[in-house]
Amino acid sequence: MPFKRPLSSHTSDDSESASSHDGPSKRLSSPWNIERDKAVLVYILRAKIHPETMSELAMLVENYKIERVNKSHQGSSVVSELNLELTTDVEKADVIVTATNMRQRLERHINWRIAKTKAIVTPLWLQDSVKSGRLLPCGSYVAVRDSEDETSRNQDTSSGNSFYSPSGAEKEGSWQTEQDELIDAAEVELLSHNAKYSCLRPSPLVCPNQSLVKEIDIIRRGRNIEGEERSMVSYSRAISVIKAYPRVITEHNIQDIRKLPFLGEKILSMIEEFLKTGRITEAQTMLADPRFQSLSTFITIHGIGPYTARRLYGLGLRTLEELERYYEVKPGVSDEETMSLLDADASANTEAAAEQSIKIGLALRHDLSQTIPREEVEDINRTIMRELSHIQKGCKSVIAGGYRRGKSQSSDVDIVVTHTDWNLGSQKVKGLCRKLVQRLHEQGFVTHVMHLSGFHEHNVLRTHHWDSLEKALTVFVWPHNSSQRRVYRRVDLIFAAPEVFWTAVVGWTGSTMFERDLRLWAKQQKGMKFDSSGISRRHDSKLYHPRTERDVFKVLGLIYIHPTLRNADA
Ligand code: DCP
Ligand code: MG
Repeated sequence: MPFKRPLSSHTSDDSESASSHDGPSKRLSSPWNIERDKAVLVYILRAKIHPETMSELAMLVENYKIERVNKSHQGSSVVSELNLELTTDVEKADVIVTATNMRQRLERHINWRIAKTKAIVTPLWLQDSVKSGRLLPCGSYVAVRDSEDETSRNQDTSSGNSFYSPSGAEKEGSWQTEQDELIDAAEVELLSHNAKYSCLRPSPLVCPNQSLVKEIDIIRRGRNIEGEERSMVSYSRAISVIKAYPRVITEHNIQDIRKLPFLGEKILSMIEEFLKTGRITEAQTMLADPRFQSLSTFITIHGIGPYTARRLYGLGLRTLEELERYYEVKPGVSDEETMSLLDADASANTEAAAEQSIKIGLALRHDLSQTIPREEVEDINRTIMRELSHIQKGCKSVIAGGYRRGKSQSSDVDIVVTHTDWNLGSQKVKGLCRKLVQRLHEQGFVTHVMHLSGFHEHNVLRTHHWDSLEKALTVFVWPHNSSQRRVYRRVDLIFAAPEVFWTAVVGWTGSTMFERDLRLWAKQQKGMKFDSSGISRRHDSKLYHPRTERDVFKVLGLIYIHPTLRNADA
């Protein structure tokens, strides 16, 4: 199992509430042709904007609005004049924010007849306006060459000096994950945010209702640690539906939310409470509960799931220090016995191995709970592939997991490997996982193997999927940039035959809810079985061998969804 994410602090980590705008807020004469107190309607064109940036822009507006309303309610004398409102109706918009700099591209999404009546600006205009607390003149932020005149004309610049000089305005724009293509906006338009399966919905990393999602996720986590699986899945589903909802939920549009799937009365009343107070009582009560705190902390340790956490709690253990004493572990010190898993057969799942992995997780928890930046994830992949090339030439890898979904920090590294030879690759990757881990250990990169599983040779008919992957869940050690000290990282290696490589990549890209719904969709709607080790047809066990990631979606009868739009979990 992949390493569990460390528990983040619940009190002050809410990036949305933490955002503050300390730009000038004294009243300034507006350069805009807009009545005082009437909001400037902003339409953000999704195309070419990374989903995360898209969400950030949306939240920028929303947070600013909330802050402004709060100040106004508190009778503050420094209420900013900047009054922005997001709109999804481009015809009503005053401003179009876009990362596209060519008229032709823009016209693919917006009729030029409409566009040319608006100010068309780069995302930096929005960021700078919010930062400075006033509507900046659009002339300095023109996005599309042809629209230069219109943009300046559509905003009365008579009283607006170009007092702000943008830097790097053109930098915002296309974004690409390593080895991934750009998001195809037209394809995204084909998806539906209110579909029943999350594999039919576009789910960005950060959504416009992220603080609500985080609050509901506390309750989901509570159900998870108590083993209330059904209830936990209900909350996961509710979260995934909100993740895909493209607008900020307010008291005014709550009626729209009622039409979304999987949002029952209970969740709806929680959402209403959240809109009124910014909190959900049940979530806050949970956070304050010592049992929730202990169990949540316990499951951050690799190998400790909710069941084991409850068992340990039942023994009277409450803190990680108490677990250390119970398991006789010294922080930072971990013997390297578990490399013996390399020699063992399928013994990886024995009780002793499970306990061993808890001990490693506990001993190394201070390192393993640190998140890993993208560059380091890439470095680790490069190092591993370099070592692999000494054993077998012609292999390729894709970094999957949260990294591929666009997370800036990962809790572990998930690498899927195959051989580029479609016909002979299957033979070439066989046994490679174990050999690679052995070499990585000899070279001093891998210190522990927490789990190792491989092809099951006896299953010659390959009636089950799981015989086509080899997996090693390892601890990788690595010199840390900022110091001489070495740092331990969790690295999962998944070796797949070429026929199931793309299925494995999809299966390990996640997110968890997206995967759950892929499996459900395949079963309920297509009479197929999907998991990370293969796709088959249920009635005759016919196996499918997609040659690309798009093929995986095609075989399953799905519209392709870019990895960064598969963030169906909190
Ligand atoms: N996955 C899965 N079922 C498994 C193992 C993995 O569905 N048994 C999928 C879902 C995960 C992805 O693989 O999104 C990788 O698992 P991780 O636990 O590493 O989670 P992420 O990579 O998504 O996030 P993190 O940054 O916490 O590692
Ligand atoms: Mg991961």
